[in-house]
Amino acid sequence: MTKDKKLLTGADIFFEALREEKVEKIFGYPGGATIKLYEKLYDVDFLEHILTRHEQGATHAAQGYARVSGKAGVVLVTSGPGATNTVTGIADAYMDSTPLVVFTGQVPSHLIGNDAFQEADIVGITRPITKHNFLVRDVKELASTIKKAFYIATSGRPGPVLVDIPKDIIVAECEYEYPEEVIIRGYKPTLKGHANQIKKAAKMIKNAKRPLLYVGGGVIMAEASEELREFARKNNIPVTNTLLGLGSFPGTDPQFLGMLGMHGTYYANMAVNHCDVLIAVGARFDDRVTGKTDTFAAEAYKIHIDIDPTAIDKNVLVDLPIVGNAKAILTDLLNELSDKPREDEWWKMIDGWREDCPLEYERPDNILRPQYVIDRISEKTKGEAIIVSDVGQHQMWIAQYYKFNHPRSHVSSGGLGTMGFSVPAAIGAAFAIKDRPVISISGDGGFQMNMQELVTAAYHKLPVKFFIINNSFLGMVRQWQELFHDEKYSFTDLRDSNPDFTKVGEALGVESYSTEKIDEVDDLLDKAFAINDRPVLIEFKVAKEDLVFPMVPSGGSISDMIVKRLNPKRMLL
Ligand SMILES: Cc1ncc(C[n+]2csc(CCOP(=O)(O)OP(=O)(O)O)c2C)c(N)n1
Repeated sequence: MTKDKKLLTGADIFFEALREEKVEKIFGYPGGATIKLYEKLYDVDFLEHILTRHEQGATHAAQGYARVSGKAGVVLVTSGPGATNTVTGIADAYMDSTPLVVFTGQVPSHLIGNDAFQEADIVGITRPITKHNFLVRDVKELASTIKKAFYIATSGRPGPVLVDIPKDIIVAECEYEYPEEVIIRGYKPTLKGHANQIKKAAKMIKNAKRPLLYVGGGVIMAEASEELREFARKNNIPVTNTLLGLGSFPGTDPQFLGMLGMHGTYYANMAVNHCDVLIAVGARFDDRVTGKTDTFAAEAYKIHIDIDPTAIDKNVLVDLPIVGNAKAILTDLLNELSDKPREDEWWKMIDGWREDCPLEYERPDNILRPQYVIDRISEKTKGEAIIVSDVGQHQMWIAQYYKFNHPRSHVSSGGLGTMGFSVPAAIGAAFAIKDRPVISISGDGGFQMNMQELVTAAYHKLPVKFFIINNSFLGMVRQWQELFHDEKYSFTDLRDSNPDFTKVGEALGVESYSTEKIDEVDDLLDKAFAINDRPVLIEFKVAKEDLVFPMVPSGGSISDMIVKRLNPKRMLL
């Protein structure tokens, strides 16, 4: 030991490392294995710990925080059940490339493998759903492990990293020094795209008659939305977004075709089907986007720009991969291309599809439709809100009808499709941003999966608007049952079992309202948006049997797209 260096405990080192990483918020829940960390935390003043009511809530909150702030979300939970409760959030973050660092307490090193009280092999459990994970075996490795964890989570294609810390490591002592840099053998994300590939891509784009930009969440993560906008406009290329890409291009821009895929717009999907050059940026050809892969953009020369080399040719074979950071590659491409004239024939085709089958819904006088509620939220917030959706029909209506203007404004569970995501993720989002409204929108099913977190929002007086689109069914499953499963509504009907949501909200400390009347929607929204010092809940009782259209049935092609319901009266039930 050198003279000038003090010995620190694992707990001291843990917080010193978080200070070095400039962590400001940590979402967590204490327990036996982490009690010494919490003892230390009691006196820590440089970060805020947010106690959620469930570790799944903590993990989704950290995801919401990460997606809106662009920083890593940080979670601290105890061993065993505390750790296993984070699994869904970790898997979700892995699928949606969200940077998370999850710290789990572990039983003392000498008890590992002994079925000790509250022992779970969380490193083994999360191996397939983390970008990387660590079990800290020596207190001397703690600082460097934390440094690596933050680096891996936030660099390249972001993702969750788990650090499992046995109880004895937290009390052990060693000299502390925070490493200045990270060197990990075999891990060096490529940032700059290959110059020749970029030249080839520029040539193809220049010569394209029917180019199309298919843009995913990677553009938002790479902070490349500005470059995308400039690139699309200069080259007159239409843009379609994946669910996670929404916000990367303005929802009101005439060049925007909306979302593509299973519940994408007719015109976006037709454009995919007819384009001659498809430029995929930060998107992974997910099956909800492609449907049947051999018919997806079958006529097109496919360029794939992605930071993750393993995403190339994974689902769809492409003609020209460019691996690297989307911001750097779009900038290089912009330098290669001068302004491209508008391909009028191509725009005529697109406008024709827009006219043939616009995104619209009928508005009967006597029945509140979910699309209308989303429309009004979009209108009232002018596309400036942070919308945190849950999973189901309402999620698709948000993607279709909310006009996002900014990146990092749409937070949704895309890859894993986790019901119960919205309420906690919106709480995390509200910790990341103060000057724009944060709106959680859930179905009545998903709301019940993490509604305990209303307590967290109430305690912290977070001005989150919790909206429930209550159709009294597990709507998306009901939709599939109606269309493809002989109308056997097996366990999707919640009409006799849903709680009174306003009573639930009030009991958990949140001022709550409910309506089923079209003409009350605006007033209630105004009321909610005027409240800025506490959360508010509104239940919108909407049509019970509405369906999301257009729909490309799972595994189908664009030619299988269903655009309308044959019997529109059904939703009156
Ligand atoms: C944790 C979890 N369990 C089950 C599902 C399957 N699932 C997908 S959508 C859906 C129905 C959602 O119903 P609701 O929350 O009421 O929203 P709606 O579809 O009616 O808008 C279900 C059960 C899921 N996505 N996540």
